Formats: sequence, C-alpha cells, structure tokens
Amino acid sequence: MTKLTFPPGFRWGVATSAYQIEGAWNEDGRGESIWDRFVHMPGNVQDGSTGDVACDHYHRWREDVALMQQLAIQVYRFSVSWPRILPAGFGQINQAGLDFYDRLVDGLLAAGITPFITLYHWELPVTLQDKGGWPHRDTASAFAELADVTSRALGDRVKNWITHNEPWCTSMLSHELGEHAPGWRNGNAALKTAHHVLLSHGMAVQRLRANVPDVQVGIALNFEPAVPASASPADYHAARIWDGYYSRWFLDPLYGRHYPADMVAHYRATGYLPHDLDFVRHGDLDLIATPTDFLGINYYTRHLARAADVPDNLPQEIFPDPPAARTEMDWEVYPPALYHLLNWLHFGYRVPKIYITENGCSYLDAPDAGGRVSDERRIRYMRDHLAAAHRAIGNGVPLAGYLQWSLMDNFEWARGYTQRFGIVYVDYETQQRIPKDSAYWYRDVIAGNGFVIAD
Ligand code: IFM
Repeated sequence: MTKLTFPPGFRWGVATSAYQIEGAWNEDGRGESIWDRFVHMPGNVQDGSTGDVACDHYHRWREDVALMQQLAIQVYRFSVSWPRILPAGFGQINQAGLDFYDRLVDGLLAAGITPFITLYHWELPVTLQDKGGWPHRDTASAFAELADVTSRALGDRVKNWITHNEPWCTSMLSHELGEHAPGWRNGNAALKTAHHVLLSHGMAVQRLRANVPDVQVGIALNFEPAVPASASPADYHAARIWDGYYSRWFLDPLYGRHYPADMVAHYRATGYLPHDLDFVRHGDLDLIATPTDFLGINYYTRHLARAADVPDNLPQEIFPDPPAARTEMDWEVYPPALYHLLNWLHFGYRVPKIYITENGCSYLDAPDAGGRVSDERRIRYMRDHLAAAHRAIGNGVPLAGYLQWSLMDNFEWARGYTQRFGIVYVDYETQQRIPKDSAYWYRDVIAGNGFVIAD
C-alpha cells in the first residue's frame, strides 16, 4: 500500500453552478436568461424538465453550506446568475439578487469555506440575446459590467474569481452544434462568440484586478484530449484538428499566441470563416492575453478521433473501449489523459498555476432500503483521477487544488435530471440531501490530504 500525499496547502473543494442548483428562477427581481427560455421550449431538454426549482438552493443554501462544512470541504466554487444581479444584462442592479450572494459568501466564510466565484456559467440575460447575444461585440462590454458590479460588491471577501466556465460550450456547443442555449447552428456565429467571450474575459480580468485587492483570477476551460483512434495518418490529422477545435483555439490566444494558423485555415475551408478573422480588432489579442493567475481545467473524458469521411480509413481500433468503463453520460473513464493534459499545459504553455475546477462522473446509484447510497464507481473514478493528478505534480506541474463536480445531483442542462453527478444525492420530491459513500470517502481524503492506494 502507498499513501499519495498532496503538497501542503493543496486545496480540496466542490463545484456547482447557479442555474443547475438555485431554482427561484423568477423570484426577487431575477430577470430571464437564455436557459430559462430554452428549457421552456418543448424538445430542448431530454426529460422535458427545467431548472425552475432544481435543488432549491436559493432557499436552502444554509443547509447546503452546513453540509459542506460537515464534509470538510475547503473550497466552494459556485457561479452567479447574471440576470439575478443585472436583470437586463446591464444598467439597473437588482439589489435583492446581489444580497443573496452576499449572504452566501458570509455564510461560507463563517463556515471556514473559501468561495471561488464563476462569473459566467451560461446564463446570458435574454435582453442581451435579443440584441444579438455573444456573436455581437457589445455583449463583451456588458459582461465587463457584470464583473465590475459583482466584484465591487463581493471583492472585499472573495479573492478567487473565474471569468468564464467552458468557452467551448458557450461557443461551439451552443452556437455551432445547437445543443445548449440559445440552440444555434452556425459555425461563423460560434467563432464570433468564442472571440467575444475571450475578449470579455480580458476586460473582466482588468476590472477584477482594479476592484479586488489580492485577487486571484483565471478562466476555466474544458478539455477532451484527442487520441487518434487508429495509427492511420487520417486519424492522426483528425486528432490534431479536434484539439485545435476544442482546446488550442482558446488556449493559444489566452497565452499570447494568436489564433492557431492551422485552425484558421481549417475554418476557412469549412466555410466558418468566410471573411477571415474580420471580427478581431486591433488590440483585441493583447486584451485577451491579459495575464491571469491560474488556469482552471475541467476534465471528464478523452476523445477518440476518427476521420470518418476518409474512405480507406478502415476500422482498426487500437485502444480498448470496455463498456464497463463508461459513465451514465456514456463518457469513457480514462484517467491517464488527465495526467498527459496536465503535463501538456505545464510544459507546452508554462501555465503558472492550475486548478482542476471540475472532474467527476454521473452514475445513477440511489439510496438502498437503509438510506445509504453506495457509489463505488464514483469513488474509483475520483481516486484514479486524483492518482493521475498526483503523478503530474511529481513532474513539477503546479497543480494547486481539486474541485469535484459536483457537490450535489443537479440539473444537467439538455440532459435534465437524467444524470446524477453529485457526491450528495438529491431527492427532488422532498429536496432531501443524502451524502453518498463518495462524500465520506472524499471527506477522509481531505482530512488526510491524500489517500492510500494498493501497489
Ligand atoms: O454539469 C456540467 C457543468 O455545468 C459544466 N461542466 C460539465 C458538467 C457535466 O456535464
């Protein structure tokens, strides 16, 4: 048996987002977001559900903070709902909305839990959507206003800020693939969105630095590192394009390298860039590359890249794909990709500090007759990913913390309530919270700053 001990000061936490847990979608002056509109249109969510009530965290936050305290959670990453604070997206502030986050922050600090705030976890006010949404450049300035207002109100107590969660989802998943709000299918709009999101990130970093003494600010990107599905050159090329599409398009400009040239050529060829990068203005790239203090990485699975449109690309799977190693999302469980990802970011981009801002899995384990939720597969998933992260730290990767997704089961966007990512089970009928076995396992990991694995 070997004990994997994490560096002193390593931070252990959990993550959630506002729309997925808060509910109270139209209370106390909150405006409407693109997700409120999207979920109320039939056909957009797998089980026809909405986040109208979700985990009712808006009313039960005290109980949730107490639960985190019992589980020894050190860091709580949550997002603010933009239309709760600025119902029209800019201008008039909804004080009741700000007060909610104010109370939450005070409650967390009183419980000894450090808040990490995400400013954008996908809740664009509909008023801004109706003016053109993220493909419109003005949305970036409105986001800077949200950063300004929120950090002025909370920055005396909250020192850790994440501007955006998963710009790939805001741009590609929502504007190219149409799976998330606003449900567009337009490659050019998706690339404009990506640019304006990155631009707004740079603007927000500057506001946060101005408003928050000792601020630590970063952005959370999601990664699905590609592996060629076979040894064919076509699949190798497909893997490179996938990483360009998913990761390098965001990382390169954030770290001062402009948009990657191979991807600009690729997007020209696909018709996504009919007028080249005409939406990039002088000075934008400097703003986007404004230095940050950390990079947040959200990792769940890898991507097997196959060049489907190549006629002689015969099936020659060289990587096993056992059905047992998939989560309820049908995502492959593959911890080694996390190890390689961390190394790639450290050695390739010289990222000064990294947090794993999300990692977790959906399994549908439910309470047994005695009320216990045994979620062995989640414990294995967390243990193996933490072991991969520990190995990367041994190479010098500056990993400062691990935030598990998610504190509790919640509204999984277009999948509704068909998924359960929580270490705490939520009974949506009664709103009862039941810590799963993984929650107790994680509590012990935190207490020991590590865990024991079999040799
Ligand atoms: O639930 C989401 C979260 O909102 C963003 N990252 C991935 C999670 C699981 O799909």
